[in-house]
Amino acid sequence: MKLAHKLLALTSISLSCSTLVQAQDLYLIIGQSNAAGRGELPVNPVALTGVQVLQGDSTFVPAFPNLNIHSSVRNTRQLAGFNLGYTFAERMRAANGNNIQLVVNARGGSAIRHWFPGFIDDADPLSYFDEAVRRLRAARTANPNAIFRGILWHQGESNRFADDYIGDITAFIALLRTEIGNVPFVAGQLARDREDSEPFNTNLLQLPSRVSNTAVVTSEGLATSDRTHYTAAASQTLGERYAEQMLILLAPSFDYTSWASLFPNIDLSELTADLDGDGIDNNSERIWGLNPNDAGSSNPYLSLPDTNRQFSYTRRNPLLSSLNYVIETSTDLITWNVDANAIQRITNTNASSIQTVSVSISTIPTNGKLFTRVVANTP
Ligand SMILES: [Ca+2]
Ligand SMILES: [Ca+2]
Repeated sequence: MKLAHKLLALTSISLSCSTLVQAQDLYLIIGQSNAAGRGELPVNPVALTGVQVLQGDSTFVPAFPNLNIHSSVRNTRQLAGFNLGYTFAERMRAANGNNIQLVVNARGGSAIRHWFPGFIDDADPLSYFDEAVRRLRAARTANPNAIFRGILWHQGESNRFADDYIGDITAFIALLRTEIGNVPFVAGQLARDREDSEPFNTNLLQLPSRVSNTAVVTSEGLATSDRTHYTAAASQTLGERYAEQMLILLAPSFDYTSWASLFPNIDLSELTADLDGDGIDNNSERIWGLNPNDAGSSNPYLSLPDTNRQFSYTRRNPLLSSLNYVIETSTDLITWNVDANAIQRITNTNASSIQTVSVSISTIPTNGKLFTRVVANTP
């Protein structure tokens, strides 16, 4: 009997951990003018509580709506208007209580090829790619306790008629992740006031199926001031939409952080490491309700299928893991089918949110043979 899991995304989670130090999450915002922000600024701008942005000297300052004012590649002739990161950060902070730090380094008018390593604009001696990486690293040096969570990318107005934007952005994401890590990457559609942006926007929707750990934010209903640039109100909505997508992509890692806090004296910082050397990586120990610090705890199956086709296993409470645990069966160990009529009964949930589940398989054996497994999957 084989155990398998796929780790993907979903929805918000409730956290039960208590932390002595205020946790901080770090995000990078880059791209073109709508990542810089062109919307009108409020007359009396207010700094967000619990949110900071990296300024030019690599220290953090309070976050006002004109976040791109701190970009090292900013075109100084252009307005640093209302930035989508403002409502994004506000929403992300509300989701799990962590304070937020931002690196905002957008450049108005930049095409995607301008964001590749090695490109230098005639008007600007700095590489956009290198600067994004440098400033992100400076933020991590300034606050080593912050966790780098994700990238917000809004770009494409200069590439509306590109033949292969998906190819370019795929290459760009790979290059960026090589430098700063495989974190969630959320892109946004262009404004719809220009009807000829529609092919670009439709094309962009392919991104999540082409590149793992990515999402696309819709531009539906968002107003512009000039057919290209979002208004302040639209930027606010856009930022909230980025947060919604980021939360979906981050659900597993948010839960991982919460779970790891149950083991304060051991190093569970790497999801794919195997701290206790039992062949089950730390993340799978979480998913299956195992002890990551005990090599004797490596098998979630408490009992194997009996003649009544019943067995039991352990898992983390799905309300926390944001995973669906489904029963699959096979008669040849090659083709697996979901046993949609299998009955899963939770017989216990302990104080560490580990559930014991009793399963009754509905599939009838073929020639006396039947294999089964539990798969942890996204809903
Ligand atoms: Ca292990
Ligand atoms: Ca273990």
